[in-house]
Amino acid sequence: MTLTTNPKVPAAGAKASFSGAFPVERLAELIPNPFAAKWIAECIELCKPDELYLCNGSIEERERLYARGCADGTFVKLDQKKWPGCYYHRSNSNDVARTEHLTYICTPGPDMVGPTNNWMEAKQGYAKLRGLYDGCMRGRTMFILPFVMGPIGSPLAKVGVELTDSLYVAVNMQIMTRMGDVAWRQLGSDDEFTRCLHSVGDVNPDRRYICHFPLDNTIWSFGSGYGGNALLGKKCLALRIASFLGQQQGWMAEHMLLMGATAPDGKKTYVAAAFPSACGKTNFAMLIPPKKYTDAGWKITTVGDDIVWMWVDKDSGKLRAINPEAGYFGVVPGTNEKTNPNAMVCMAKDSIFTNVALLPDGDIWWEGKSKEPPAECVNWEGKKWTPEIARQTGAKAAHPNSRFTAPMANNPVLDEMANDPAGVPVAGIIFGGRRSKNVPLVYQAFNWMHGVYLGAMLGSETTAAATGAVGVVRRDPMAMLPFIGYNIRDYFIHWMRMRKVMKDCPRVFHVNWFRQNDDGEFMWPGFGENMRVLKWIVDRCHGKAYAVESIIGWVPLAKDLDLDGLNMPPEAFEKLQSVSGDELKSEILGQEELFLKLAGEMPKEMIFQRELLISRL
Ligand code: OXD
Ligand code: MN
Repeated sequence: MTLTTNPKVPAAGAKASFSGAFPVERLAELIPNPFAAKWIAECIELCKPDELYLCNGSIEERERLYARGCADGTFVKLDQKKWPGCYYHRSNSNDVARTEHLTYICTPGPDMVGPTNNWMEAKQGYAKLRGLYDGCMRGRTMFILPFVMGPIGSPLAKVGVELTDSLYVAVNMQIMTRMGDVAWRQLGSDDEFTRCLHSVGDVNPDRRYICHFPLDNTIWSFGSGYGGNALLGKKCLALRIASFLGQQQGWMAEHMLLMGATAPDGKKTYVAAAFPSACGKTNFAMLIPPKKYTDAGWKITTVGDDIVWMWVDKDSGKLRAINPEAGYFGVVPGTNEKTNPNAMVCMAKDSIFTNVALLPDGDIWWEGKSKEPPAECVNWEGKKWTPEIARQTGAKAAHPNSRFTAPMANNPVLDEMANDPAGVPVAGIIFGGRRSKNVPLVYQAFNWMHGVYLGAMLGSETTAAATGAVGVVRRDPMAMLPFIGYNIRDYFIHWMRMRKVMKDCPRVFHVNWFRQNDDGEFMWPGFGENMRVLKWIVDRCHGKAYAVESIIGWVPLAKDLDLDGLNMPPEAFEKLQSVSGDELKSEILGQEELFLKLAGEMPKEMIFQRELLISRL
């Protein structure tokens, strides 16, 4: 893949495109791309909306949509003194998380999607959903959202057009993507855009389908208004469809944050990190270092908190990355001035809050916002909530997966390269999970192949970001299990092959902030103190820090990692880092589940890495 600025994007300054409702007769005139106009016409015929509303992503348009949303009950305007430009939304209580069991990859045959995806035969998928879409927008408005994923002008930036009957989705997509003229300009007269059709339908889980048609660059989502199911630029396009395209075209779409660490000498190192959903990617991406680090001149900046697209730069042979998104869709509970002050600033204005608790005066609250809960509020289910009710029934004020949607421009530590089409060089890749046992704080892979193995074996204890049981270890290769848009065998092979096209590859690490002692207490303070681990990682990327070789990889000893001022004696650190033979055996047995699940699909290099680990043991 060559890196040239996308030639199809003319200089900005052209007249702003139309925004608002329009009669169907004006479709061909208002939609500048003939392929898009034709496809939209087909969708109108199928869904039969009462009204069409073309969005251009402007601030003025967002105001209009919020006013509409407040009038029809989609939004509540929050106290504008406390929360300027912020709105509140409560979803249907059956629709609060991604629904992986209702998410499908639709292709002609099952081999393309492999053992980890739900498969639907493509023609059948279209037929089934066509039946649901037929007339689904009667009495509703179809919002037409042209958007770009990726900095404008980036060789990887991709155009999508989403058609949705959800005003909530329309406004969220304005925050999460680059919307409007930029999309039409990048698209020009091409047919190359992702066709995203979305309807909330009747929000019935029995009629909920999130279908991807990678061979047609198409996404059809029905029956859910939840972010990951409905903001189709995010998980559906930027991960599932993009991972498929990346495999075909030689680049990578990954479920990773991307951050810069500037050292006191001014040298900036970018690292990407894959943690499964709700393991603190947003917190890590916006980390505030301990005072002694900031005093010394360390600075952390955010490029992205959830998704990266990476390619090999032809000239340098090095990996570069962009964040395809323009906003954050972050988990709210637990966020406060201490755990993530930068996220608090991000959401302080022009943001949407979904499924937190609403106070009578237009303020909001969530578990972990403050020690003192409000005396009374309306909770995420729309029910009266008091601390006493919570004690008696266990009811939460905010749903554990309640979210904020905030423009990334709000981020006080936004990296200066976040909008740069050329992206940033990636020096290190970190894999990490939420593991109470068996897995040390940090170690480094011996080499890229071993790193791919560590990523492939990634496991994490489940959280509330997806529906299903909470607290069991789930193998989540590269944190991508729910997002690989094709056969996981080919995905692993793609990762291994990327090594061949890189002259110099990023160093690969594994971290675990969540290890607990026998009393169930966390062994590492986490949050800002993770800077100490990051510093070691950054130094390792430049061949500067020490480590010793162990069975699992390169590990720092207590003297190699800065523990100064932590109140952690070297023995406690060694305990945090040590993995006994029994623990390692139990870990290897735990990985067995993934090998069995993939059965014949596991590439032989992965089996070889496992054999090597067992022989070292
Ligand atoms: C997310 C997720 O919302 O991974 O980012 O579930
Ligand atoms: Mn995510």
